[in-house]
Amino acid sequence: MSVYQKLLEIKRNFGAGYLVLIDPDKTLPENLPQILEKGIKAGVDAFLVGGSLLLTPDFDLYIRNFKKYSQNKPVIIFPGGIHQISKHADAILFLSLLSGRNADHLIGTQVLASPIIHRLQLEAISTAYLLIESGEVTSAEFMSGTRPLPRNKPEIAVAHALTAQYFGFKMIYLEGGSGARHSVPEHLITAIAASVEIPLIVGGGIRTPEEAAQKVEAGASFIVTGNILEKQNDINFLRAFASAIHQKGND
Ligand code: 1GP
Repeated sequence: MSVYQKLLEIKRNFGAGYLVLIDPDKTLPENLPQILEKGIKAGVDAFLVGGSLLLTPDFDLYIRNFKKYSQNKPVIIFPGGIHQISKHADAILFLSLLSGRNADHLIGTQVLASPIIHRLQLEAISTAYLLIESGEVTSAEFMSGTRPLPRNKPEIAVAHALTAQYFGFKMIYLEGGSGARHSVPEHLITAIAASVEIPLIVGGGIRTPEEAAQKVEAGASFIVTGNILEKQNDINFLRAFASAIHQKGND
Protein backbone atom coordinates (compact mmCIF):
# COMPACT_ATOMS: atom_id res chain seq x y z
CA MET A 1 0.00 0.00 0.00
CA SER A 2 1.37 3.43 -0.90
CA VAL A 3 1.84 6.11 1.76
CA TYR A 4 -0.88 8.15 0.07
CA GLN A 5 -3.29 5.22 0.37
CA LYS A 6 -2.32 4.85 4.03
CA LEU A 7 -3.16 8.50 4.62
CA LEU A 8 -6.54 8.05 2.96
CA GLU A 9 -7.16 5.00 5.13
CA ILE A 10 -6.37 6.99 8.28
CA LYS A 11 -8.86 9.63 7.16
CA ARG A 12 -11.48 6.95 6.47
CA ASN A 13 -10.96 5.24 9.82
CA PHE A 14 -10.64 8.25 12.09
CA GLY A 15 -12.29 11.10 10.20
CA ALA A 16 -8.99 12.99 10.24
CA GLY A 17 -5.31 12.28 10.80
CA TYR A 18 -2.62 13.75 13.03
CA LEU A 19 0.70 14.61 11.38
CA VAL A 20 3.69 15.94 13.28
CA LEU A 21 6.33 18.03 11.57
CA ILE A 22 9.88 17.57 12.79
CA ASP A 23 12.36 20.29 11.91
CA PRO A 24 15.85 18.73 11.89
CA ASP A 25 17.33 22.03 13.12
CA LYS A 26 15.17 21.90 16.23
CA THR A 27 15.27 18.17 16.97
CA LEU A 28 18.87 17.05 17.08
CA PRO A 29 19.61 13.47 15.97
CA GLU A 30 20.46 12.42 19.53
CA ASN A 31 16.98 13.51 20.70
CA LEU A 32 15.10 11.60 17.99
CA PRO A 33 14.52 8.36 19.95
CA GLN A 34 12.81 10.13 22.85
CA ILE A 35 10.91 12.71 20.75
CA LEU A 36 9.57 10.13 18.30
CA GLU A 37 8.59 7.76 21.09
CA LYS A 38 6.67 10.60 22.72
CA GLY A 39 4.87 11.33 19.44
CA ILE A 40 4.01 7.71 18.77
CA LYS A 41 2.71 7.22 22.32
CA ALA A 42 0.58 10.33 21.88
CA GLY A 43 -1.11 8.88 18.79
CA VAL A 44 0.62 10.56 15.85
CA ASP A 45 -0.32 8.95 12.51
CA ALA A 46 2.70 9.99 10.42
CA PHE A 47 5.74 12.24 10.57
CA LEU A 48 6.66 15.07 8.22
CA VAL A 49 10.32 16.08 8.15
CA GLY A 50 11.78 19.27 6.71
CA GLY A 51 11.82 23.04 6.97
CA SER A 52 11.81 26.18 4.85
CA LEU A 53 15.29 27.12 6.09
CA LEU A 54 17.35 24.09 6.98
CA LEU A 55 20.84 24.39 8.41
CA THR A 56 21.33 20.68 9.19
CA PRO A 57 24.04 19.59 6.72
CA ASP A 58 23.36 15.87 6.25
CA PHE A 59 19.66 15.48 5.58
CA ASP A 60 20.05 11.97 4.19
CA LEU A 61 21.77 10.72 7.33
CA TYR A 62 19.17 12.45 9.46
CA ILE A 63 16.33 10.62 7.69
CA ARG A 64 18.16 7.30 7.96
CA ASN A 65 18.39 7.84 11.71
CA PHE A 66 14.80 8.98 11.85
CA LYS A 67 13.59 5.73 10.30
CA LYS A 68 15.23 3.75 13.10
CA TYR A 69 12.86 5.26 15.65
CA SER A 70 9.67 5.95 13.71
CA GLN A 71 8.38 2.37 14.09
CA ASN A 72 5.62 1.73 11.54
CA LYS A 73 4.65 5.39 11.14
CA PRO A 74 5.21 6.81 7.65
CA VAL A 75 8.07 9.28 7.34
CA ILE A 76 7.22 11.88 4.71
CA ILE A 77 9.58 14.61 3.58
CA PHE A 78 8.12 18.11 3.68
CA PRO A 79 10.83 19.76 1.60
CA GLY A 80 11.92 23.35 1.86
CA GLY A 81 14.28 22.87 -1.06
CA ILE A 82 16.05 20.45 -3.36
CA HIS A 83 18.60 19.56 -0.67
CA GLN A 84 15.80 17.86 1.29
CA ILE A 85 15.45 14.60 -0.60
CA SER A 86 16.40 11.19 0.82
CA LYS A 87 15.92 7.62 -0.30
CA HIS A 88 15.41 6.61 3.33
CA ALA A 89 12.03 8.37 3.59
CA ASP A 90 8.77 6.60 2.76
CA ALA A 91 7.45 9.43 0.59
CA ILE A 92 7.87 13.10 -0.23
CA LEU A 93 5.22 15.79 -0.43
CA PHE A 94 5.79 16.98 -3.99
CA LEU A 95 4.88 20.59 -3.32
CA SER A 96 4.06 23.43 -5.62
CA LEU A 97 3.65 26.80 -3.93
CA LEU A 98 0.43 27.51 -5.75
CA SER A 99 -0.55 30.57 -3.73
CA GLY A 100 2.54 32.40 -4.98
CA ARG A 101 3.68 33.76 -8.31
CA ASN A 102 7.31 32.77 -7.97
CA ALA A 103 8.05 30.47 -10.91
CA ASP A 104 10.92 28.81 -9.07
CA HIS A 105 8.59 27.53 -6.36
CA LEU A 106 5.76 26.75 -8.76
CA ILE A 107 7.76 24.63 -11.22
CA GLY A 108 11.50 25.37 -11.28
CA THR A 109 12.70 23.44 -8.22
CA GLN A 110 10.32 20.60 -9.02
CA VAL A 111 11.94 20.09 -12.44
CA LEU A 112 15.33 19.82 -10.73
CA ALA A 113 13.99 17.45 -8.08
CA SER A 114 11.92 15.09 -10.26
CA PRO A 115 14.77 13.09 -11.85
CA ILE A 116 16.33 12.57 -8.40
CA ILE A 117 13.03 11.45 -6.90
CA HIS A 118 12.53 9.13 -9.86
CA ARG A 119 15.98 7.64 -9.53
CA LEU A 120 15.49 7.06 -5.79
CA GLN A 121 12.04 5.57 -6.46
CA LEU A 122 10.61 7.76 -3.76
CA GLU A 123 6.83 8.04 -3.63
CA ALA A 124 5.86 11.60 -4.60
CA ILE A 125 2.53 12.88 -3.29
CA SER A 126 1.60 15.90 -5.38
CA THR A 127 0.44 18.61 -3.01
CA ALA A 128 -0.62 22.19 -3.65
CA TYR A 129 0.86 24.40 -0.97
CA LEU A 130 -1.23 27.46 -0.14
CA LEU A 131 0.26 29.97 2.25
CA ILE A 132 -2.37 31.84 4.21
CA GLU A 133 -1.76 35.21 5.82
CA SER A 134 -1.28 34.67 9.57
CA GLY A 135 -0.52 38.00 11.21
CA GLU A 136 3.19 38.39 10.51
CA VAL A 137 5.90 37.37 8.05
CA THR A 138 6.64 33.65 8.47
CA SER A 139 9.81 31.80 7.41
CA ALA A 140 7.86 30.10 4.61
CA GLU A 141 6.75 33.46 3.24
CA PHE A 142 10.14 35.08 3.51
CA MET A 143 12.13 32.15 2.17
CA SER A 144 9.80 31.57 -0.78
CA GLY A 145 9.56 35.25 -1.65
CA THR A 146 5.80 34.96 -2.15
CA ARG A 147 2.86 36.73 -0.58
CA PRO A 148 0.34 34.63 1.32
CA LEU A 149 -3.35 34.57 0.42
CA PRO A 150 -5.50 37.02 2.40
CA ARG A 151 -7.13 35.25 5.35
CA ASN A 152 -10.44 37.13 5.01
CA LYS A 153 -11.08 36.59 1.31
CA PRO A 154 -12.31 33.00 1.06
CA GLU A 155 -13.24 33.41 -2.60
CA ILE A 156 -9.57 33.91 -3.49
CA ALA A 157 -8.50 30.85 -1.47
CA VAL A 158 -11.30 28.76 -3.01
CA ALA A 159 -10.21 29.79 -6.52
CA HIS A 160 -6.69 28.56 -5.73
CA ALA A 161 -7.97 25.32 -4.20
CA LEU A 162 -10.14 24.61 -7.26
CA THR A 163 -7.15 25.28 -9.48
CA ALA A 164 -5.18 22.70 -7.46
CA GLN A 165 -7.95 20.15 -7.91
CA TYR A 166 -8.30 20.79 -11.65
CA PHE A 167 -4.54 20.46 -12.05
CA GLY A 168 -4.85 17.01 -10.47
CA PHE A 169 -3.04 17.60 -7.18
CA LYS A 170 -3.74 14.84 -4.65
CA MET A 171 -3.86 17.08 -1.60
CA ILE A 172 -3.91 20.72 -0.55
CA TYR A 173 -1.76 22.01 2.31
CA LEU A 174 -3.22 25.12 3.94
CA GLU A 175 -0.27 26.68 5.72
CA GLY A 176 -0.28 29.42 8.30
CA GLY A 177 3.50 29.01 8.76
CA SER A 178 5.36 27.45 11.65
CA GLY A 179 4.69 29.39 14.84
CA ALA A 180 2.02 31.45 13.06
CA ARG A 181 0.39 34.05 15.27
CA HIS A 182 -3.03 33.12 13.85
CA SER A 183 -3.76 29.66 12.46
CA VAL A 184 -5.74 29.16 9.23
CA PRO A 185 -9.27 30.41 10.03
CA GLU A 186 -12.14 27.93 10.13
CA HIS A 187 -14.34 29.91 7.73
CA LEU A 188 -11.66 29.60 5.08
CA ILE A 189 -11.27 25.83 5.65
CA THR A 190 -15.05 25.41 5.43
CA ALA A 191 -15.28 27.37 2.19
CA ILE A 192 -12.49 25.33 0.59
CA ALA A 193 -13.77 21.97 1.90
CA ALA A 194 -17.17 22.75 0.39
CA SER A 195 -15.60 23.34 -3.02
CA VAL A 196 -13.03 20.57 -3.48
CA GLU A 197 -12.96 16.81 -2.90
CA ILE A 198 -9.25 16.34 -2.32
CA PRO A 199 -7.98 16.11 1.29
CA LEU A 200 -6.96 19.28 3.12
CA ILE A 201 -3.91 19.37 5.34
CA VAL A 202 -3.99 22.30 7.77
CA GLY A 203 -1.02 23.48 9.83
CA GLY A 204 0.78 26.39 11.40
CA GLY A 205 0.15 27.93 14.83
CA ILE A 206 -2.30 25.29 16.08
CA ARG A 207 -1.65 25.29 19.83
CA THR A 208 -4.49 23.48 21.58
CA PRO A 209 -6.52 20.28 21.05
CA GLU A 210 -9.67 22.42 20.91
CA GLU A 211 -8.25 24.48 18.07
CA ALA A 212 -7.29 21.29 16.23
CA ALA A 213 -10.82 19.91 16.68
CA GLN A 214 -12.33 23.10 15.28
CA LYS A 215 -10.20 22.79 12.14
CA VAL A 216 -11.34 19.19 11.68
CA GLU A 217 -14.94 20.20 12.17
CA ALA A 218 -14.46 22.92 9.56
CA GLY A 219 -13.26 20.32 7.05
CA ALA A 220 -9.54 19.61 7.60
CA SER A 221 -8.54 16.03 6.76
CA PHE A 222 -5.13 16.25 8.44
CA ILE A 223 -3.79 18.51 11.15
CA VAL A 224 -0.08 19.30 11.38
CA THR A 225 1.65 20.51 14.49
CA GLY A 226 5.37 21.13 14.80
CA ASN A 227 6.45 23.10 17.83
CA ILE A 228 4.12 21.35 20.28
CA LEU A 229 5.80 17.94 20.27
CA GLU A 230 9.23 19.39 20.90
CA LYS A 231 8.11 21.73 23.68
CA GLN A 232 5.37 19.82 25.45
CA ASN A 233 6.35 17.09 27.88
CA ASP A 234 2.87 16.37 29.18
CA ILE A 235 1.92 13.23 27.27
CA ASN A 236 -1.73 13.66 28.20
CA PHE A 237 -1.85 17.05 26.50
CA LEU A 238 -0.37 15.47 23.36
CA ARG A 239 -2.81 12.56 23.57
CA ALA A 240 -5.64 15.07 23.80
CA PHE A 241 -4.46 16.47 20.46
CA ALA A 242 -4.62 13.11 18.78
CA SER A 243 -8.04 12.27 20.19
CA ALA A 244 -9.44 15.70 19.30
CA ILE A 245 -8.34 15.05 15.72
CA HIS A 246 -9.38 11.38 15.61
CA GLN A 247 -12.99 12.29 16.06
CA LYS A 248 -14.61 9.30 14.40
CA GLY A 249 -12.29 6.87 16.14
CA ASN A 250 -13.40 8.27 19.45
CA ASP A 251 -17.15 8.39 18.86
C1 1GP B 1 4.34 24.19 9.60
O1 1GP B 1 2.24 23.48 9.98
C2 1GP B 1 3.51 23.31 10.42
O2 1GP B 1 4.17 23.76 8.28
C3 1GP B 1 3.73 23.36 11.90
O3 1GP B 1 3.47 24.59 12.48
O4 1GP B 1 5.16 24.60 14.32
O5 1GP B 1 3.26 26.23 14.32
O6 1GP B 1 2.85 23.82 14.78
P1 1GP B 1 3.70 24.81 14.06
